[in-house]
Amino acid sequence: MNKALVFLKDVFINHNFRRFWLYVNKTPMQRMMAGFRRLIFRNIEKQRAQQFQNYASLNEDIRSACEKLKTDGYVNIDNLFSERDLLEIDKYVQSKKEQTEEIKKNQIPTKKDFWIRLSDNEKNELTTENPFIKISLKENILSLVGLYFGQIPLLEYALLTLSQPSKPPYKVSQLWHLDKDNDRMLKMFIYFTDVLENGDGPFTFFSKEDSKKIKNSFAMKHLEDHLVYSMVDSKKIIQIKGRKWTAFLCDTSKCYHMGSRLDEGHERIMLTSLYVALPSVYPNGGKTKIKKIGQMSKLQEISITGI
Ligand SMILES: O=C(O)CCC(=O)C(=O)O
Repeated sequence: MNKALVFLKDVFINHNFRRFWLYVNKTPMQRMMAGFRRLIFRNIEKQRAQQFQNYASLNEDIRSACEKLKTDGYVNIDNLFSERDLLEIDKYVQSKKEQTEEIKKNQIPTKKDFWIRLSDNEKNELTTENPFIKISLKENILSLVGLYFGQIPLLEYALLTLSQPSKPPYKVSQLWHLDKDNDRMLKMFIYFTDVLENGDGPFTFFSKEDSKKIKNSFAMKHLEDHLVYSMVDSKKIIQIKGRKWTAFLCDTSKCYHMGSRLDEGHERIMLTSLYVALPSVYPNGGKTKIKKIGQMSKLQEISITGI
């Protein structure tokens, strides 16, 4: 069946409205939708902005990282983690890696067959004691992301992936795209393997300014290299390469990006944490499955409290 028919059947017969909103958010109508939702939920936005003033603690490192994020769309944040933070999570990552084969067997297949979701068997039991969540809820990270949004962020998820070698034709997130998880969002990435050369599959993107030169269709699609390089000079590509524990934030809704193109004999382990501002642009969005266990600061607690 043709794609449009499948879409219409899904929305009008199967009542899969998420599919409809996903479509809307890939089009220029996203702006209108976001404006409308912010008007309706202005109290939530105001409240989270006030809570940010009350509970966040800012310093010069955070302010200058936020300036860079606003100008370029990305920033390195290695300096916001201590060796202790990373050692703890590293041990956990290694234990996950040892379970790769078992996790792979139980995994629901997706189009992204170039990676294994190592955090997957945690999916329904993500708590604030999980090391991926703990590191994503570090106060200085929440303060930086919050400063960027102008309100306390919501941590939607944290996902650990093990990327494996693949060959062209590349697919989905291996192609150039902007993320559509929300109109205001940031992703934090931390490598848990060395990503030093192209074959290691570095996260690859254009700055916020250069990304504006890339034109897409009415409903945004993933774009092939040759199309992108006809609109923006490929010399402007930015690749994040570094030793394991390299950490960075990127506004992937504003910076065209792709990655996870690994050569034979290479592998990459990466944590991706998604933060959004509220209200979400999706009528059913702005929620997180993360459950609170034990003591947390107000800043952390609000960061796992959706609408
Ligand atoms: O795997 C990568 O390097 C790219 C990830 C990506 O496209 C995303 O998180 O949106």
